[in-house]
Amino acid sequence: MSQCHRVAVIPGDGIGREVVPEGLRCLQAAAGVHGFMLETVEFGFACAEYWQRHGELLPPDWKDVLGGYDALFFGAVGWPEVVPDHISLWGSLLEIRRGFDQYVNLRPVRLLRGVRSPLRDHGPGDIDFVVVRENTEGEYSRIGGRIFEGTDRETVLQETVLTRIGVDRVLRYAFDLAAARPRRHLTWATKSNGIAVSMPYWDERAAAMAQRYPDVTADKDHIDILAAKFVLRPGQYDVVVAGNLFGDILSDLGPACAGTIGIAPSANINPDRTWPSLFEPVHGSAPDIAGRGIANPVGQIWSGAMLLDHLGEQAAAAGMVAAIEKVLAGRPEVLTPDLGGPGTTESLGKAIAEEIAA
Ligand code: GGG
Repeated sequence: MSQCHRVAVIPGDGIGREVVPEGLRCLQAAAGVHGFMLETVEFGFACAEYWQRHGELLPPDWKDVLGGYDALFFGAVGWPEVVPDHISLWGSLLEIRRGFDQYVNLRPVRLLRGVRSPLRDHGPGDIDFVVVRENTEGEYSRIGGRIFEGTDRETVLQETVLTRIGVDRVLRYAFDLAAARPRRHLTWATKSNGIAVSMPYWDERAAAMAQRYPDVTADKDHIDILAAKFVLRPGQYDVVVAGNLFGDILSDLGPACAGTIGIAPSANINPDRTWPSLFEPVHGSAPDIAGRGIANPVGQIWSGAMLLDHLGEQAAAAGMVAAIEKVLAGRPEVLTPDLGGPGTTESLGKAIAEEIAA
C-alpha cells in the first residue's frame, strides 16, 4: 500500500490564498508521479477574517488541531487594514513556530535557470547558498514596554533574548548542513562592534562551535558589510547562519539578488520531529497585488518541494524543483509579471504541475 502523508493547509491572507492552490496542484502532481498519497485538510484560521469573527488568529486548541499532521503548508499572513501587522504575526506564525519549536528557519537562495538577476554578470548557478535563521528567540521578543507615554520623556524598551541552548542548537544545525555541502563553508552574521552584549555572545558561541567542525571553513561578517557583499559577491556564500532578525532580512535580500522574492521558499523546521514542521514562501500577503491573479506561485511550490524532502520524498522534491527550473527557462509565455512575463498565478502553477507530471 502506498504511503499517505497528512498535510494541514493554512492559506492565510492576501496572495497566500492565490498561491497555495498552485502549491497543492503541484504537490498532488508529484504524489501521482512518485506513488504516494497526500491527504490535505484546509483550515480557515490565521487570517484577518478569522480575527474579525473570533478576536484571535488561532483557536485555543490549535496545537491539538495541527499537532497530529505530518507537516503544515502555509501561505501568508497579514492584512494591515484590518489587523495590525504585529498582532497578525504574533497571533499566528510566531505562535506556531514557538509552540512547535520550529527553531530552524531554512531559506535557500538560488539563481535558477530562466530567472534574471538584477546583479550584473550573474547567471544560473552563480548564486547558491542557504540562510539558516534562528526562529524562536532573539530580537523577536515581546519583552519590553513604554514609560512616560505621551510626554517628552517617552521611553521605549525592547529586549533581545538569547539562550545558550537556543543559539547552540541552530549553530549546530547550520554547521552540520555546511559539512554536508560540497563547499563546506559557513558565515555567521553578527554586529558585535555595535550591539555589545548579545552579538559578542553569538560570536563566542559560533567560534566555539567552529572548533568542533574542522572540515568547515567558518568566518564572520558584520551584518552591514554582509548585506553589501550579498549584492556585490553573492557567489561567495554557502551557508549563512544568523539570529532571528538578521536572518529574516538576509533571506529577503538574498532572493532579491537572485531575481525575485516571489520564488523564495522556506521551511520552519522542528529538527527533533516532536512536532510538525511548517513550509511557507518567504514573501508575505502582498495586499498591493492581492486579488489580481498575478502573484508568483514559485515560492509556494518550492516550499512544497521542501515539505516533501522533509517527509522523506526526496525524488519527488527534486522532480518539483527540476520542473520549476524547466518552466522558468522554457515557457516565457506563462511567467508572472515579476519575472517579466504576461502570465498569471494559475498559468505558471499549471505549467509547473504539467511539467512535474510529464
Ligand atoms: N509567508 C510568510 C509570511 O506570511 N510572512 C509574513 C512575515 O512578515 N513574516 C515575518 C517572518 O517570517 O518572521
